Amino acid sequence: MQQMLELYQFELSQYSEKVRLILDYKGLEYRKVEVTPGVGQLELLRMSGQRQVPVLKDGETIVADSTEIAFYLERKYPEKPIIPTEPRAKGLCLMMEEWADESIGLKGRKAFVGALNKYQNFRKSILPKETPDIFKTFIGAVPGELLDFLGAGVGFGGDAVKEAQTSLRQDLEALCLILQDSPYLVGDSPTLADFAVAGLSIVLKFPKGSYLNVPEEFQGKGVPGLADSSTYEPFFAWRDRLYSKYRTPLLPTRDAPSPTNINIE
Ligand SMILES: N[C@@H](CCC(=O)N[C@@H](CS)C(=O)NCC(=O)O)C(=O)O
Repeated sequence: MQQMLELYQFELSQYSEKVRLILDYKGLEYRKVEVTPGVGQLELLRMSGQRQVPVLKDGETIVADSTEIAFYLERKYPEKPIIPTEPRAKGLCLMMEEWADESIGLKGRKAFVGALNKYQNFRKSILPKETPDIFKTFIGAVPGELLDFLGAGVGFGGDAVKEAQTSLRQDLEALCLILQDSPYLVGDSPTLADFAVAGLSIVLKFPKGSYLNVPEEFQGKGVPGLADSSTYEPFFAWRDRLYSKYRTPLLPTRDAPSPTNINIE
């Protein structure tokens, strides 16, 4: 009997979300394994040779890195393809995926952490009173432990955050323009480019709807100046549509136990 796919992940990880979107689009069932930052990453290192999430386990096969996982899934489960075959479309798709990883992924993380540091309201709005203690530890741990959790560490000073925000504005403007007359970033059907951009942008604004196993207060909240700007609304509306079409809402079987069990030492 074929074993169920297992995704070693952090629920809040952007790169994990990119893979979850692809798995859902391809209609592949999987079990989430929430990795404990620190201790759990040692296990990941033993398993995959590196300590970052996401890591996919498919029977005996272990694949690390969201891009490698996407290519693996495309080879092994070619139904519902996410990489175009026509050369120009394929080139654009691969280029956008790489750009999304480097730009939205890394700069989004900086802007998110910068916003948590700077805006008490943003911090409070995603930190409801009834939040379990362990989660308070996580969000309350700004910046040190949260930075560790997100795999960051350097370059989060005020200027770096400002620079990240400025280039994210250009990224979001570009995306709004591309999507103005087109349902997807490359061609008429969803590709890896769409899933990369959508997944990596969760920290700019958490998706509305019950997709991520985080307190409800997170939904629709994000980096002030980006998440609440009408200029970028077309992008977030596009992403909402993508989610409602292709992302599977939380499942009791797959999504228990809750990631609020994350241990931060
Ligand atoms: N290039 C990797 C990046 C993955 C990554 O940055 N993962 C972060 C979470 S979003 C992580 O595991 N951070 C913990 C660490 O670096 O120790 C990919 O595409 O999967």
